[in-house]
Amino acid sequence: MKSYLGLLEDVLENGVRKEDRTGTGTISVFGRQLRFDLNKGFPLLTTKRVPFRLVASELLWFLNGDTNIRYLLQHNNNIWNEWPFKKWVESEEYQGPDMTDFGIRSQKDEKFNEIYKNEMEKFKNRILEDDEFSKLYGELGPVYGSQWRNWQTKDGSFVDQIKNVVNQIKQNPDSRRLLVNAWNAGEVDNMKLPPCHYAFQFYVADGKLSCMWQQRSVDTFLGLPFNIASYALLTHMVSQQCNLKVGELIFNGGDVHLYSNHIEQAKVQLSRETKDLPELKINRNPKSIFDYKVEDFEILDYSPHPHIKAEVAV
Ligand code: THF
Repeated sequence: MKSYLGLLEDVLENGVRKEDRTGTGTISVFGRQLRFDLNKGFPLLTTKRVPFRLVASELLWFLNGDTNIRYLLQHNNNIWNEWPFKKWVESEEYQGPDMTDFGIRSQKDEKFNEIYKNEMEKFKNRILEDDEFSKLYGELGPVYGSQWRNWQTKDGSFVDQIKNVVNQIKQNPDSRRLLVNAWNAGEVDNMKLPPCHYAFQFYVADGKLSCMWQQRSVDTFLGLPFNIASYALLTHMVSQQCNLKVGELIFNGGDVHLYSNHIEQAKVQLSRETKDLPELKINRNPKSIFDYKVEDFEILDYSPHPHIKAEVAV
């Protein structure tokens, strides 16, 4: 997948220094597109191992309309923990050691990192075991799952955008309105994190389903490989449900950046040779788009270069 590496090079070469909300610092470019032909293999990076299992459980979590990290923890998926943890340690109820700026401090101060990891473990266990606690502190607010499945309208009713878009693809494939929108302007302030990938559109031509998504803020090293794999998986699932072949996957990014603590890792990745892309196998044909399980998916012939560790900016 040369185009992802091309984007890394582009950001390294043309990126402008910008401070950001998380205080980490980035280099950033504005407005970029990547295109993947889904018939040429499943777009999972080969220059570092990307944990597909986590991509799949996150996507199923969105599709369930779920916005609580409990489901993710039950699937051993820790990629959303930092945001609810932040809310917990900033709450009145929290009595443990000071966790101010835990994201940055845990990387710079080893002793603090031990204390932080210990508090995070306690937090995760409480989310898993304590119903009340998980309702209060496991919630991310009306993020992706909520907007995809339960967009609330003025009159108080709810729109299931996923159900509607799948039905529309089946009934009216030439439609130019095959769109799902997660950017609910009236609710953005209640979300722990406003959507990064905020809209996607399907397109049917020649019996093939293509998908294009919009992303306002792109964590090129850590997040983007997940986002690409996630929309690729969604496109395969929807095409199976609609009896279509897969077409193209298109990414449109706004602020495309590399965090200052991901630059060395990006260079390591650029020094590696790409390998053949893996294949996705879906082992079952579920009754609806909402009936898939993580075990239904298999990634075949994936032999990437080793994983490269990087810290997520909170
Ligand atoms: N915030 C930031 N700063 N970057 C993001 O990519 C991001 N997301 C989601 C929400 N906020 C974000 C969360 N998605 C990882 C991957 C995806 C994430 C968050 C974290 C991550 O740490 N991946 C590791 C593996 C982790 C593991 O094995 O547990 C990796 O190396 O890929 C983007 O939408």
